[in-house]
Parts: sequence; C-alpha cells; structure tokens
Amino acid sequence: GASMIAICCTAASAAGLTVGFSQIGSESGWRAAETSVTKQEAEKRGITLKFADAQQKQENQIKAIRGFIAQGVNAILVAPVVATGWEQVLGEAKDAKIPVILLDRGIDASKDLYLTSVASDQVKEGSVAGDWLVKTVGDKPCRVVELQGTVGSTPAINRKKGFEEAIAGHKNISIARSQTGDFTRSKGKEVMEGFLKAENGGKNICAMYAHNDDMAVGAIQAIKDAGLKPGKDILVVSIDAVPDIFQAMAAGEANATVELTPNMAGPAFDALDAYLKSGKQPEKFIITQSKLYTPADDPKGEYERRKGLGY
Ligand code: GYE
Repeated sequence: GASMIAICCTAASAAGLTVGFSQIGSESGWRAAETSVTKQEAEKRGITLKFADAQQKQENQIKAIRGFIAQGVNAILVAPVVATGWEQVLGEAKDAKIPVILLDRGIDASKDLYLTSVASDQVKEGSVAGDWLVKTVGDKPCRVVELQGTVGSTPAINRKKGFEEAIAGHKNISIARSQTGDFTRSKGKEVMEGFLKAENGGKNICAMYAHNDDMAVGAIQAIKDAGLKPGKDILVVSIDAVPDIFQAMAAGEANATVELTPNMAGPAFDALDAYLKSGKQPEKFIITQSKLYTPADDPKGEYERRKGLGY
C-alpha cells in the first residue's frame, strides 16, 4: 500500500547509496572487466560500492553478504559462483529488507529471494556456438572436445545444454571428451593437454568448444605446443568475446566467440534506482544480448575497441 511505498521510497536516488558487491574472484579476463565496469557504473551514479573478492569460494561470498547485512547496506549485488546453497543467507538479506541483485549467473532458489537477475541467456550462448560449428563442418565427421566452466555454475550447465541441443540433429558431430577447466586459462591449457594425449596427439580432434574464451586461449597454447594449428587443424569456438580471443582470431588461431557484455551493473543499478525511488518491481530476469563474432568481423578492430572497455 501507500505506506509501504512511502517507506521504500524515502531512500534518495542512486546517489548516496551504499551497495555491497560479492564478486566471485578474477578467474577470467571477462570477470576482471565486469569488476572494473561495476566500479565505473557505481562511480557514475554516486554509489558507494563495498567490494568483496571471494577467490572462487562460496563460503567467502556468504561471509561477505553477512558482512554487508551487518553494515546495513542499501542493496547487495552478488555473482553466485554456483547455483545451490543460497537460501539461508539470501533469506537473512530478505529479513533485513535489503534487496539483492544477481549478476551474470543464476541460482536454484525461490525468485522472491532476489529483486532481479541480470545475465545472458546462457543456453542460447551454447546453441549459438553449436549452430556455428554445425554450419562450419556440414556433414563432415567432427569429434569435439569440450572445456566446461565451473562445475555447478549456471553458465557451465546451460552452455553445455545449449551446445548439445544445437548438435543433436547432426550425427556426424559428437562430443568425444568433456571436462571442467574452471573458466581459467591455466586449467584450460592443462585439460586440453590431456585431451590431445588421449586423442592421438590431437589428430582425432576436429573442434574444441570452451565455455569461455580464457579456457580457449589456454587450449590454443596447448594445441600449438602439440605441433598442431589451432583454428585450422582444430576449430576453436568459445564465449565471452574478450580482447585476447580477437587477437587469436586475427592470427587465425580462433574461429568464433559469442559476446557476453561485462556491463551487468548498469542495468542492475538502473533497476535498483527505479525500485528504491518508486517501488517499481523490475523484470525478474534482465537478459543481456549474445552476438556471434568470427574473423569476418574485423577482429583487430574489435580487439582495440574492447581494450578500452575495462578489460
Ligand atoms: O563467461 C566467464 C566467467 O558467469 C557468465 O564466468 C559468467 C562466466 C564468464 O568466469 O568468463
């Protein structure tokens, strides 16, 4: 009722707000960019951002959220490292009447535990990657190796699902091996080394699908170390569109990436501002766009353009 609106809307506009941000870590170039863009977006709006890096551990995220609640922040942003285990701590934020906004990953919990979630359609990202491979290989047999993201994270689950849906109708394309590289370059390289050894030095591998560009960049190094040409002997398709994948594309070492904007915080802060000012309930899921890039899309220009975007 009106009194509720009155209570919720006494808060000033975004300026003067204090927002806690529980960030997963900096496992990838994309996440480092998300962090710098979030800080820029807060600065632009006069928001005081309290930043906590969890070094990839959910228990550190939960601790950080409890700290934000104790400090009485106006709102909490969280990029949830995995999909499960959030009910308790988000229930505490709800009891404290502190709105929570999810960034770039989802959770398996009741939607009334968060104001909104700003993320890409990760199933679509996987199917855009799969569709590209289907179009590229035609009916040629193609054994694929897959580098999965962090086990139990929504991007890893959904990007696998989307890719498998896209190749399902094409019996000539199959995923021969699949393992997590935890979204990092070093793990991506290490897991790819294992795939190459297991697949006749890589001669049996037609394509590598990585759930993010950082693992793909690590895998590209492993392919070169094995004496093969990434982008030619083994096709390389991944997701994020970070500058370094465009550098690889320009060198003919990568073939396709699906863009993921690092600016999740802009839409998040806008939704928060409208909610605090006028009690406006945002869409539960604010979906960012996914666009395919290949070497036909001026990779050198894309590299330069993105270098300035906080990467
Ligand atoms: O693709 C990857 C990061 O959660 C969608 O997390 C995000 C993913 C992104 O490690 O680079």
